[in-house]
Amino acid sequence: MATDYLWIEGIPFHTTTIRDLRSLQNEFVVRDEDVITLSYPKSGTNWIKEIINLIHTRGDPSWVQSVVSWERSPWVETPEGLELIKKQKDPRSYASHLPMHLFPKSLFTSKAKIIYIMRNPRDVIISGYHFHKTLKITKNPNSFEEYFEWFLRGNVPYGSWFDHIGGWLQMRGKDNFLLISYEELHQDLRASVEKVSQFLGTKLSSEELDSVLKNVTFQAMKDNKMSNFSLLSDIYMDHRKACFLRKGIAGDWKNQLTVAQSEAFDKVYQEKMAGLPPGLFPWE
Ligand code: PPS
Repeated sequence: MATDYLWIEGIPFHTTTIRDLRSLQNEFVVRDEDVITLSYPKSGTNWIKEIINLIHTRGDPSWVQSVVSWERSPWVETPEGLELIKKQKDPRSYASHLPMHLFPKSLFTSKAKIIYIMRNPRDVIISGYHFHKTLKITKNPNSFEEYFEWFLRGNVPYGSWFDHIGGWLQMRGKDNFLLISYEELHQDLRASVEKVSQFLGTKLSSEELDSVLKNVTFQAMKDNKMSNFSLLSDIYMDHRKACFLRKGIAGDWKNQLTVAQSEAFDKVYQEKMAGLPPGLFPWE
């Protein structure tokens, strides 16, 4: 079990992160054809990745049922992920939880398609707590109260949720940037998949769309061993403690946060999010 984080540039990371993020930032070349999923951890990254992968195969599930998700859309900030990305053919699909100021700089002059998925941070806390209990590559919280405090201070892997979203939202309005939310996927999965496929420039037939929808439900992904993380080595995760696809709902925080925690969260949220336009976030 890991006892501490890996600290890079003053931000905590999992111990599996590339230590020399500055070299990655300067040397990795983003291509115009790349499709990049970006998110703060526990925001629904693997859900949107699955959707992107299935749009790529026009709803044919054979790829998502035969290759594990972290090989279909690898993490750019891990050594293994980076090697896989270098071997991918165009259009490459990869993902990252890196904050904007640490992401490879070539992104900002490329036409790569970026999909940023966000989720109500209160639910991100709950999901993150359960996940971090299971992880062997990071510091583990002793209690929910402790994790909640870490989160508010940004003392969790990839740093502050507020800084992450505040950074990446600066890309809003660019043609190659799609902002989507976990809540939106829940509310209307069909419309969300259509939005993503339109952004990717893929026109799906109604049969193809139906097949994407069928294969990205919570249950379908939970039953797919290539997507449910059961094949992730127990070097990384203690599978006895929790499932990766845990509850898959929006608004679970209401059952978990105490009134005092909820009020403490709202106070920080209001301070940190002041200045962003109202109506931007579906959870407000
Ligand atoms: S990670 O570890 O940061 O990459 O995690 P991430 O994929 O961003 O987020 C994990 C949460 O997303 C939920 N999830 C889904 N919800 C609904 N439907 C589908 N298909 C789906 N796929 C993943 C997953 O269950 C985690 O949320 P919680 O609240 O913990 O269940």
